[in-house]
Amino acid sequence: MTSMNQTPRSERLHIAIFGRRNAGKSSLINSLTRQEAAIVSAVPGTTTDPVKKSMEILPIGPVVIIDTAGIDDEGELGEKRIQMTMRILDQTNLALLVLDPEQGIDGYEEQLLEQFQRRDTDVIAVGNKIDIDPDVTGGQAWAREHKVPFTAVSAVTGEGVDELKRLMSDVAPDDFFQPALIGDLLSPGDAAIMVIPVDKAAPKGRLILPQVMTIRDVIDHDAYALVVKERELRAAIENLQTPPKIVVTDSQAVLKASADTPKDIWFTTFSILFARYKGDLETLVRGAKALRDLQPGAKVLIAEACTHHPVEDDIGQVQIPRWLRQYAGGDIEFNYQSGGDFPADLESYDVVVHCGACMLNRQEMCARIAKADDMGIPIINYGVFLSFVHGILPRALEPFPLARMSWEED
Ligand SMILES: Nc1nc2c(ncn2[C@@H]2O[C@H](COP(=O)(O)OP(=O)(O)OP(=O)(O)O)[C@@H](O)[C@H]2O)c(=O)[nH]1
Ligand SMILES: [Mg+2]
Repeated sequence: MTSMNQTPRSERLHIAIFGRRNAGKSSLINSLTRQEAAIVSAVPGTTTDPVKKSMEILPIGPVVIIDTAGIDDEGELGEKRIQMTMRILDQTNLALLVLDPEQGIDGYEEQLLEQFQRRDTDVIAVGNKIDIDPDVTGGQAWAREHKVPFTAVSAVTGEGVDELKRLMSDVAPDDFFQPALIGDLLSPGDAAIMVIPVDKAAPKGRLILPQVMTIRDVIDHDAYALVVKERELRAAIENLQTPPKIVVTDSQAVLKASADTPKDIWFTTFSILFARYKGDLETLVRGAKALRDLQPGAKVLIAEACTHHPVEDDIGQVQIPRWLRQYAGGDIEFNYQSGGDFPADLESYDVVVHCGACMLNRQEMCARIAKADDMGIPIINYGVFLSFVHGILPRALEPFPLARMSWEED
């Protein structure tokens, strides 16, 4: 488990290394991290499954580095490895494409580049092995032709690696570092009240990560965080000399908290804050609108990013199916998917309902939302769904004008 003092893995910049077998991908990771993090050998196909390592790379900061299997792998197993490598693409914020002068450049590199461009993923071409082949003009020309930044290294001697790090820090997407959680809604001195029910579902003796992150973001912006259970909310608001700027509640307490919060105070849920932080809130809100047209016989995909044992009254297995059947006024076909895969055959579904994605990084959740949206399949997440079924979604969107507009469109 991640300790509270570390940047959670899903919030780190994900840098993945791609290229052919034996290009020196694993060696480059070791060189970047100055550790024996990955196994290196002269046998092609040494790295089989993607390997992730969380680390600090200066001057970039906390990152996850991902080693992948060669894109030119062969045979039935090789096919599977290539699929795993392709899946890593969806999580990647910054791609390093390793070029091997011993093997040359052709179709494989072009294929990868096309995949990066399709996802708008930033990429750097890295000409490796300059210790044995110092002539980098081939790689350089190829990179220039494809408008990709290029730098040359030796993963074995370490030559050029500092320059590569500088380039990585330049190219790394700026907006990655500033996804707004709540701080952009607050001015210094504003009060934000967090409503956290302490019921049997709450972990003993602590708060959960989304709550902790929200409180931290409030104080980072020089505002005040006041944390209460739902029963104390009304008195807390009345006793403040200046009304709070916003009340944020756990979805379980949303009805009571909404009733106890005066209409002129912003009111939203942790789930909505995280829906914006993790993904594309506007598209998720359009997904909620599509629920209104759900007919009996519809096919719904429930997608969860991690596998967990379903609990009594499990939200994905029990609550959402019950609500949706009620909503549609008849039976609905549910399919479940959990873990790393997001199915490619989304076309057969009328709606996708996705979990809150605490285990996914923003890049991957946005890629999933975009995939569904591109196919014209409405997608909604648990957080937006809960506000919708409780009838408080328009209110919970008041602080977010774009999402509010997407709710009000025709
Ligand atoms: N001379 C030299 N050899 C290198 C360099 N980088 C990697 N190698 C060698 O190339 C071979 C393959 O290196 P790896 O790092 O395992 O390559 P990989 O891309 O991870 O290979 P797979 O895991 O099989 O896909 C090893 O024998 C390395 O020592 C380099 O910069 N210079
Ligand atoms: Mg390797």
